[in-house]
Amino acid sequence: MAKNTVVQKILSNHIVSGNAVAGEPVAIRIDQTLTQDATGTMAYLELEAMGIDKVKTELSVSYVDHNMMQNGPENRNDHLYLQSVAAAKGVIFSRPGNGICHQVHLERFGVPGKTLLGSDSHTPTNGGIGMMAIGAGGLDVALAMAGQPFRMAYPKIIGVKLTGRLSPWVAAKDIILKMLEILTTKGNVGCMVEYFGPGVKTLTVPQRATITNMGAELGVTCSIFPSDEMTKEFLEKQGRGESWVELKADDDAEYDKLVEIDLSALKPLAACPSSPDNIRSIAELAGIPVGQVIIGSCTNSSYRDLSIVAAMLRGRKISPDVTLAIAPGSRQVLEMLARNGSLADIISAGARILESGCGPCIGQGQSPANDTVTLRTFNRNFPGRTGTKGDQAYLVSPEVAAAAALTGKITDPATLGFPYPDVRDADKFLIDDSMMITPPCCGRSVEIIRKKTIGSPPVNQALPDTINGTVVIKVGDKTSTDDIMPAGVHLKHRSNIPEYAKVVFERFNEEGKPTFAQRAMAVRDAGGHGVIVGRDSYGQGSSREHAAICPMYLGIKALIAMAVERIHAANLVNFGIVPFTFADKADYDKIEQGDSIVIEGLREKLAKKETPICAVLKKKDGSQAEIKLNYHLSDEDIRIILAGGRLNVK
Ligand code: MIC
Ligand code: SF4
Repeated sequence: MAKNTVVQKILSNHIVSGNAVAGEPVAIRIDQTLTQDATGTMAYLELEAMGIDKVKTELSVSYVDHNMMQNGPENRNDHLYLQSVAAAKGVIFSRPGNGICHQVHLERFGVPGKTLLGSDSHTPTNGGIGMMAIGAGGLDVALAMAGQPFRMAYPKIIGVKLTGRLSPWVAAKDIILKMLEILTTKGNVGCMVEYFGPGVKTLTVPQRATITNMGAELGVTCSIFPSDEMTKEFLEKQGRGESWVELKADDDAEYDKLVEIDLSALKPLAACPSSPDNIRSIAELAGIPVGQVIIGSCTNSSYRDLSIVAAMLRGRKISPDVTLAIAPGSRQVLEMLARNGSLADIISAGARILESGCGPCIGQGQSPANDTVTLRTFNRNFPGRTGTKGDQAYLVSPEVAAAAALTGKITDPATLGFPYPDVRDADKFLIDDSMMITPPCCGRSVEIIRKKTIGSPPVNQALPDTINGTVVIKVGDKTSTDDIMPAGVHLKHRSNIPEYAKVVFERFNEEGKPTFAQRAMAVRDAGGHGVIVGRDSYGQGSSREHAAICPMYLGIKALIAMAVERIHAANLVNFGIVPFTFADKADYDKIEQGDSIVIEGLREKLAKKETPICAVLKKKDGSQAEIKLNYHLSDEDIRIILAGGRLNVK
């Protein structure tokens, strides 16, 4: 008798090619896709470039949740393009104001046992409802909409056994923060996390979704919960009971690695500046003065999350030393809070209400003051992501955030002096899909609206035979896609590559010196090729394929790092940049910005799958050394790279 995990069961129903052996390339059928506006414009431009009339998935949804500030016409131009292209291609369009893609998808579309591919790294949120939900670059999502399977390595499965039950004031956020303490953000590439054990049934679907959401920060491909009575109840309350199927691991199913967490033993935790795995207990941090608190994001803005915040704030006022902002995860959540009076409690306490969307999580407003602490219920605290250089962002649960809003300092909520509010999930959710626009059955006659800020995907040349490389930048460990391709005020240029490319690696630019973009263009325009050198966990974080497209546009041909994160590595391949790893990690120290790296006969070496590939490092002082480069590319990846990117492959 086979003893299968939930991951194995879903994969065996979806594999279209490849062997079910960890690390081996497989292709899986994708049932549903989601896009959000910041990555969606490029994804639909790519879909158009493929000449696809109508999407071939069971369901595809286009959300607008990131770029909502509308400072200048760019955001609204994007929205109009997205709404019209969705109608033309058979995609449901979720209007701005309807909520954050992951939260709304969980409420309205997630189905246990199905696969979901989304152009956002937090797509695994829907693992909370038992979906195999995976984040990818926009081009991979466009390919899935075009009916192509998704290519990935067959995963190693990390089983997480949950026992016990959360104590009062301890939240689902603390479970995932504990996971980040145990597994860290490094070294988990190619794994999927599966939760099981008696503790699972004590967690509601939105709580599970908080955990699977922030599994993205572990660097795993996705995280998943079984589909049980709790899942059924959630779906029924959403009026979607018919979508439920039971899904659980067989008894004695085997995992590649095992982690055990006793929920009863957990205490409130925080991820300290500036990495989601820099975990300390709230008890240790208590007393640190706080200048700002923000509650929201796709991690923690469900109805239950905001209801507990409302209950804590009810009849109280926030500290004069902090500002409190709240961004509800969806219109469903916001309207329910408004109708039952919780919103009034929040407003009366002194909170500032933001619209339902990503908002400050992606640097769209609410940047903190210099040298102040900001507490956020979000999932990422990479340096500068708040929009303030040198920021001090802590990631916490809604309970800890509300406690700090009341006291003006980091506070263990158990010490607040009032009992844990008895807040349950709603008996029934408010269902109103009027902000979803269903596409017409035939979209051929729909006019696609392209205002002047809507560009087109840039074209690349085939990979040259010899890389005459110049190291345009050398960066350190954990360089995130936020470091490579900043969002915040630049986010509005997502559909305009030449404009957006100007700020690649902006955080590393030095005043009075040429920027990364200027240096790369100088190399490119002189007929050379740009090379980026990184260290460990290069490309962690956001799925934004712009972190590959814009460097490609600037003439970058290769990245050399110690390890590259999954989504970013796939994006590099999709846009014809070779993701190399150092065969000898010590070579990293030999390289400096401005050095040359020459790789001769690269096309042939890749085609023959020669490893390692030898390159010559020419130092600025005239000395030379040989460095050896490895790569982990499938045959299909190599074909794509040789062609200069996926859009060049017919
Ligand atoms: C993020 O949280 O960084 C984002 C913004 O949602 C990104 C997508 C993007 O950059 O558009 C993500 O997580 O993939
Ligand atoms: Fe939006 Fe933040 Fe979630 Fe990304 S992490 S999807 S920016 S709320």
